[in-house]
Amino acid sequence: MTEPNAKIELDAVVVGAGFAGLYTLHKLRGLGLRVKVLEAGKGVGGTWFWNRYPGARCDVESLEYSYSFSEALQQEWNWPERFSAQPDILRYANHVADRLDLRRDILTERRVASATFDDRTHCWTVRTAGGEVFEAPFCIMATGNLSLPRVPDFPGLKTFKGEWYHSGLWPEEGVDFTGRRVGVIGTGSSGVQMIPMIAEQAAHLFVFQRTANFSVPGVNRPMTPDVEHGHKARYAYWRDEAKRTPFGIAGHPPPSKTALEDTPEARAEVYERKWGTGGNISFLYAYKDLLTDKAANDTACEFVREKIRSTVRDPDVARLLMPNDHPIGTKRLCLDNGYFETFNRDNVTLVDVRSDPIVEITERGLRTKTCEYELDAVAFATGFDAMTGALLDIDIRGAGGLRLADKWAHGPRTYLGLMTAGLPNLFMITGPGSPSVKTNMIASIEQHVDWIANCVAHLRREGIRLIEADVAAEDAWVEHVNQVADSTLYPLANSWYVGANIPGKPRVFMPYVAGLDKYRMICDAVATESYRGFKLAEA
Ligand code: N01
Repeated sequence: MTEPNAKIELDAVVVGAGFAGLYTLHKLRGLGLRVKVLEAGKGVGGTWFWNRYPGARCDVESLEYSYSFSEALQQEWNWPERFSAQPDILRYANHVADRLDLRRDILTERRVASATFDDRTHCWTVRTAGGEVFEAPFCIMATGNLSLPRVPDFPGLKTFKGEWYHSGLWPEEGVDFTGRRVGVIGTGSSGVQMIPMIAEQAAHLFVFQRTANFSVPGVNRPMTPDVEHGHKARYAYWRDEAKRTPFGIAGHPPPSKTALEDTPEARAEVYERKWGTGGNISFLYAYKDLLTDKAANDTACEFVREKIRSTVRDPDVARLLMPNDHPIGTKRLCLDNGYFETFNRDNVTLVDVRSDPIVEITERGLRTKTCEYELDAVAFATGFDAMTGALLDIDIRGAGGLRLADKWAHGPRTYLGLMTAGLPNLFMITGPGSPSVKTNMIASIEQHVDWIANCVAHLRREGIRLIEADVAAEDAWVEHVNQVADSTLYPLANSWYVGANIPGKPRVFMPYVAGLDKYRMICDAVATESYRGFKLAEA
C-alpha cells in the first residue's frame, strides 16, 4: 500500500480493471504513458469477477466475446464451451493480465471515491475511498455498464435471520443451497440463469416474479476441435466481418425479409430453426423488422409464448410465465438452459409478486401482501443501476467545479458516449450514448479504447493539452440517439435501458441502437475531421 495522501503523478488514471480497463492499460502503455488502473475488486475481470452466481455465463459466443487485438492471444486461448461460463471468462481475463504483464500497474481493492479536474493545472485528481491520491492529465472511466448492483429497499432486510446475496456481489467461495428453502427475486438474465441451477440444490425454491420475461434456449455445448480450429483458421476474417455488423458479432447474416412477408407456416419454420440453433441475437435476426414493427414483433412473441405453453405443464404457471407487457427484444432477451422446464419440478414454486407484491423481508423470510414465505436464503437477481450508476457513484467534478451528478440530473448527456461537455480529458468507455450494451461488449470496448488511444496520441503529437466535447455537438448527439431509439420498439419497454428499474431515475433511453458498424464509421469520421465536435486547446 502507498502512504495515505501521498500523491502519485501519472499520465493517465484508469478506473476499473474489467475488459475495458485491461485493454486501456495495454494501449496507453504502448504509447509510453505512465498509467495506473484502480480497481475496487480484489482481482481483475470486472463483471466476471463479481457475477459468480450459479449458472452465470455469457450470452455471446466465446469465440466472439474475446479480445481481437492480438492474433497470438486469440490463437492460444482455448474456450471450453460455445457460451463460456463465468469461471472460464474470469480465467481468460486473468490470463490476459498475466500475458500482457498488466498486473504491475493495477491496484486492486481501490474503490474510487472522487475525480476532480483542476482548472489551473489541467489535471484530474482521483481519490480512493482509502485516501490515496493520483493525479494525471487524463482520466479514463472503464467502470462498466452493469456494475452498481441494486438491492430494492424492502423494509426488514436487516432483520432477516437467513443469508442473502446479490447476483452481482456473489461470494467468491460460492454458496451451497443444499437442503435450504431459497427465494430468488427477479427474473431478468441473472435470475433466468441461476434459477435452474439453484432448483437442483435447494429443498424448495420460490421464484418471486414481478414481470415475466422472454427467454430463448442457449443451446450451449462443449467446444469441438472442428469448430475451434475452423474458426481460428479464419479468425482475421471473422473479426473483420464482426466489425461490419450492428452487434459486433460475426456469423449471423442480416435478414432480408420482413416477418409479415412470410406465411404463418413459413414464419413458424424460421422461428423453430432459430429456437433450435440457440442464441438471442440469432433469434432476433430472424426478420429484419422485429425491433421496428410491432405487428412483426408480435409474431415472434407469440411463438415464444407457445413454447412456454407447451413446456410448462401447469397451465396457470405457464400463463404467468408468458410475457405480455413488452415486445420481445426490447428488454435484454434472456438466454437460458432449461429455465421454463424448471417450473415443472415439484420443489419449485412461482410466486406472482405483480398481483401480490412483496411487502417486507421478515426475520424468517419474505412477506407479500397476502402470504409469508419461510426462507433460509434470498438471492436478489434484481439488477443494476445501469449505464450511469457506476459513474455517478463517483463524485466527479469537471471544469469550474461542475458536478457530473448535477449535469446529468435529468439524464446522461454525452458526445458519442465518449465524453461529456465540461469534463475535459475525461473519457468514458462504453458510456451512455454509445452502442455498448446493445453489442458484443468486448467489440465495443476495443472500438472505444482504440479511438481514445489514437486521440491521446494525436493530442500529444500536436502538443494539445485539452480535449472537451462541445455543447452543441453533444446536444445534437443526444437528439440523434433519441431519434434512433424512437424509430424502434425499444422505448416501449420498462427496461434498464431507460432507467425504469431504478425508482426516481430520469427516464432516458441510454444506448445508441443504430449499430456498432454505423457508430464506428461516425467515430472514425469525427477523428479524421480533426475531432469534429470536440474543442481542442493547447493550454
Ligand atoms: O437484472 P434485470 P439482471 N420486486 O434488471 C426484478 C446483463 N446480464 O441482473 O422487470 C420484485 O434485467 C425485475 O422485475 P421488473 C444483461 O444485459 C447478462 O437479470 O422490474 N422484482 C427483473 O425481473 C441483463 O439485461 C447475462 O418488474 C424486482 C429483475 O429483478 C443485465 O445484465 C447474465 C424488484 C431484474 O432484472 C441485467 O440483468 C446476467 C422488486 N422491487 C446479466 N426490483 C448474460 O450474458 C427488480 N425486480 C447471459
